Amino acid sequence: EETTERNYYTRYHNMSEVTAWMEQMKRENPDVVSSMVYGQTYERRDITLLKIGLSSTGRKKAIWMDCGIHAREWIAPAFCQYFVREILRTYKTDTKVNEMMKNLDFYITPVLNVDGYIYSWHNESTRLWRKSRSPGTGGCTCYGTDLNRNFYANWGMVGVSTDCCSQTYCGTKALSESEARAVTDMLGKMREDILAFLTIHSYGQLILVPYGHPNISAPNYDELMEVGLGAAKAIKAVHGMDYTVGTSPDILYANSGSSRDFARLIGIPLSFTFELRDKGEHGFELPEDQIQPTCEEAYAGAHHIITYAHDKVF
Ligand code: PAY
Ligand code: ZN
Repeated sequence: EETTERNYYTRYHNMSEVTAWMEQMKRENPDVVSSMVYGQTYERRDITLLKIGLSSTGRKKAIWMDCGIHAREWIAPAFCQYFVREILRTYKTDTKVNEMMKNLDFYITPVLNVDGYIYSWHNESTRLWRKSRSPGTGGCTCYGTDLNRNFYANWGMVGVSTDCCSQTYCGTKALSESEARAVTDMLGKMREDILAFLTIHSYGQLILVPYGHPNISAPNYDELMEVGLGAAKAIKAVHGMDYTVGTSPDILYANSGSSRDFARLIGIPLSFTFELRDKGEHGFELPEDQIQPTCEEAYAGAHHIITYAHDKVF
């Protein structure tokens, strides 16, 4: 088959390849993989997630993972693909993964910002596009809103720009962007079921916990830090890479309107942002020979968090 060729997971893939891969995952694993279109982008493309789990009767607890909310962070969609492949490869033989596949459904969006991702593949001059692709309003001629500043979570308060030409433009209002509305609607329906929310970015080698606003802290901050530090330890054990754990104001920069903060605010207890490799040498243009080691270690980190979330309930 085209996509399972040996080197598939060591390369970056454009949107049509990712879409074909989603179809293949369903075709090859019809009992455990289904897909759902849960929204549309500004340019009217489908936003699709894969739902992965062993079927059982009744309502299941869930894990959320999205990748590619920022277009230029190509390692993120690559990680979502790797993560899906890895749980599908191991769930029949790995007792823990098997148990989690029975008790949980994984809702995985390989590319959230589809318009932006396609634009970042368009040519070399657009490679570092970050935002959505909606046009500015009120006479502003720049394109795009930062989707990770557009959620209803202290929207517009800190670490954002109201200049539509800025990389961190927060939009005209919370949820001005259809991509942020799509995620918000899904989380609204599922929030009591979601045990853990993981949103995957690059770069910086960080595990960020709520909140981005410096003056508020999560009621379970200690738990979030402990689980995050456990994930960083699991990551380091794979290839020796250091990941720093903390809130954005503590270890990166303050910000508001992120999906991670929104998830925690609506009651999802475990909500994390992963910033994958590297620490700036290549930045968003992480060489393909680092895809596999980056995904291997990040898988260990995600596995730690998901196992913790699972074992708390089951
Ligand atoms: O607190 O959730 C947060 C911040 C997460 C990211 C953000 O939305 O600004 C951090 C940046 C990202 O991945 O988009 C980091 C990268 C290196 C950037 O573009 O500044
Ligand atoms: Zn990002």
